[in-house]
Amino acid sequence: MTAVENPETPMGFGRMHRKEDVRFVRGKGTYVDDVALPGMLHGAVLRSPHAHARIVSIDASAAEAHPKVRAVVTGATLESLNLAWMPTLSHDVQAVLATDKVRFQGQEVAFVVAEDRYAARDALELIDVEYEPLPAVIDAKKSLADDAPVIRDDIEGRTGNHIFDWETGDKEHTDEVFAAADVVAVQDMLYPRVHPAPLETCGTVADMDPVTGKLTVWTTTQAPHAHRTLYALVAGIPEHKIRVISPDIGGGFGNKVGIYPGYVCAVVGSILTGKPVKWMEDRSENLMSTSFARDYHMHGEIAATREGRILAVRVKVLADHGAFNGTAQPTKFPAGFFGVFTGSYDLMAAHCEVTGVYTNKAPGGVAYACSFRITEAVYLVERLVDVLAYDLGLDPAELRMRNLLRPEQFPYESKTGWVYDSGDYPATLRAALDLADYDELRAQQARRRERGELMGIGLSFFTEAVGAGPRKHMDILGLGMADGAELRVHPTGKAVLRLSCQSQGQGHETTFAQIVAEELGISPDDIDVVHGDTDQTPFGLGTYGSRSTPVSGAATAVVARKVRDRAKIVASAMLEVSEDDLEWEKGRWFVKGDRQAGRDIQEIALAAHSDLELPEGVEGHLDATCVYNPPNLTYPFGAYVCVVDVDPGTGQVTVRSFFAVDDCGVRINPMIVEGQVHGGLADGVGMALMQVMAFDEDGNHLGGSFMDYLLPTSLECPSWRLGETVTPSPHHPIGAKGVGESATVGSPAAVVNAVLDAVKPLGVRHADMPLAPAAVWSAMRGNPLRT
Ligand code: MCN
Ligand code: CUM
Repeated sequence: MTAVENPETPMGFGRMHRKEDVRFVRGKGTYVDDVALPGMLHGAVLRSPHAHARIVSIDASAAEAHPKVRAVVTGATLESLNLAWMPTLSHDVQAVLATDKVRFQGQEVAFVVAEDRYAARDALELIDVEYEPLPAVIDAKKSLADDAPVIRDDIEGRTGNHIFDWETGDKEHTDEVFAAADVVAVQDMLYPRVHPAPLETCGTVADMDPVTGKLTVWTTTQAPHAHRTLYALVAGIPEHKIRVISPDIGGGFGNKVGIYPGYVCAVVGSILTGKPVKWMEDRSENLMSTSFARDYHMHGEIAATREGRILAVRVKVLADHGAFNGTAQPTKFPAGFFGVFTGSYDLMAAHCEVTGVYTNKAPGGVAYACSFRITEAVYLVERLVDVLAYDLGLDPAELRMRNLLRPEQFPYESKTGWVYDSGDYPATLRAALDLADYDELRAQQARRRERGELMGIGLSFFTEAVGAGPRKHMDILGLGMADGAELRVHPTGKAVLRLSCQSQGQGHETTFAQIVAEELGISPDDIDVVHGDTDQTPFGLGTYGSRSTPVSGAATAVVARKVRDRAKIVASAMLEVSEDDLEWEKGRWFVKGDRQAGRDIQEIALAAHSDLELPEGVEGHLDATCVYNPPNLTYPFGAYVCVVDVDPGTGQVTVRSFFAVDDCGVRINPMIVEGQVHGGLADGVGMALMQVMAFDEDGNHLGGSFMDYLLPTSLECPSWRLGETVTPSPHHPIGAKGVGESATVGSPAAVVNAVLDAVKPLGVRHADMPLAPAAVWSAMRGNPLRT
């Protein structure tokens, strides 16, 4: 794709420049930190230097005496308001400000409200907290030991750090298949703790109007309506008196799904002072205290015949959830959608067990384009397939091709009960191999190996499950996962679409207008997409788990079709013919057999607002609402091929090229889809090669800045080569599947498989991410590093 491509606005699906970029490229976006209100005060959070310590005392008197300080909020203040603890998205509680103990380094201890940001920060140093340090639990594997310190002694009757056990699949049958198999490949692997690190950190401006009792909250959120409901439940403020506004968001990536203590403190600060209060965290605060991702310690086993027919997969996971269980996922799924670990293969049996534990680390998660933990699941199964190929001496592409689900098996119910909606997997893998010129790459690799060069070719094939969810099976804190949408066509034929989901950079203002354009034949330029303001949009669960297109996108298509049906009634009155005699073509209704006799949507819109006589019971105007409750998830998939070169002297990895064929069903805007894929591939290079949230034994966070926690740049990324196949979702009104997380989910395994393929001649079978030079170098010397 060339950078100068300048497509005309399509009347529907197609490559169209993003409408929102008109303001973004001019620096005219409005982010939370751009909000400035008269009399606004500024908040700052005092954080714990310890990973685990008892709070002996807090003396805030010197801070309170600071001339510019208006209030100091501590856990004691919040206790008196019954706000010291808040519910998490996983039915646990989290301290808003610590009262008894601190449980991770960076935990929120006090909140200062001052006249400016500098004074607020200065005053933090005047707060005197006496801590009694306690031994910290950092290694999840040690958290369940009998003598491990108990982190959550706030929960009555709790004696250890165990949170939950969860299992799926048929254990007995799986064990039988394993016992009878010719070969079993076993591999322990870690998906390290990583961080979504959006460029815009998290923050809130809270404005409680003491006269009207109305609370307005500008906040960095991916789910404004869910936040409003939670504020109502937590703070006891009537829901109609709360307005949550999510203005432009500078990247979410899952980091902005939940409610952070700083948000609640800003609200409390505004209630206490009667003034608007702004709180914006800095980079270190974001990295140290907000939603992490992954931290899955996985033991995987794969059973196969000697010829390479994969029979079964068995997994045990130790899941490190940090100090409060704050992971975001539908209630019935404590390990998220990890149950999709059976991947894209035709298995006889599968079983997995996940145990969640507390450690002295930041809570939150799942985050970072995770598809509710399908990232971990895909990494696991795609590494296992490669380990099996290594053991059997088979080509990894050939092994995958032999075992992929076949098109005639769809809809396919996996051994853990997920119903994959549609796919032609072999065609997609074939497309990726052709794009990469796979046979030639292998020939080249053989030549280079003879010269002592370490070139690697890595594959991954992924199946995703996105679009939560059917309301019957999926809710967050009791809120069913369905989305509302509302469409109004004004008298002059311009339209406004109101959505519950929330763009953080995905281009919703463009693509959702394109859906309406496709259905109604109104130009996307004439359709305004309103989102991110609970006073102006219908209720819905928000944007994460790549659910916007599968759920809100479906709602948009349905609502547009309802408007089209209404337009038909109006057109029949205008043309004085029966509705049955009308036919639709994009943008107009006309009389069957007489193309000239028709009315376009603009004429119909005007008539709908006029004195035209409509049939009994038909109201005027041209609008509709819809609440879409999806019948199933959508299952996008893809095949990736990564080519790397490893420096034999240093272990430094260079990603030479990357070929990605994605199938997300019908593409609304192929250019935006490609942008989503580019971003996700870069994420994969980052996680595979350079990212980990590291801690020392005492729980000190070792990655509190971008000097230590690395983001991939264009220097580390190749020029991506993309391909596509299109298998529509049979149950989605426009056949689209979600794509926002696909590449992040699918790419780490391809990069890691490529690096391990490069060092295969040295006898390396597995090494854990991140494959930074030291890790690769150690593995090459037979000494894999342990993170
Ligand atoms: N799209 C399309 N055709 C399809 C599927 C999607 O044109 N068949 C378009 C959509 O209309 C939308 C975009 O692609 O404009 C992404 O759509 P979708 O897959 O529905 O994902 P969401 O909009 O729900 O976005 C969420 C997803 C998640 S969960 C994370 S995490 C992530 C991601 O999006 N965070 C992002 N991509 C991101 N991209 C940016 N720039 N910033 C983030 O924070
Ligand atoms: Cu899991 S990161 Mo996205 O779902 O917001």
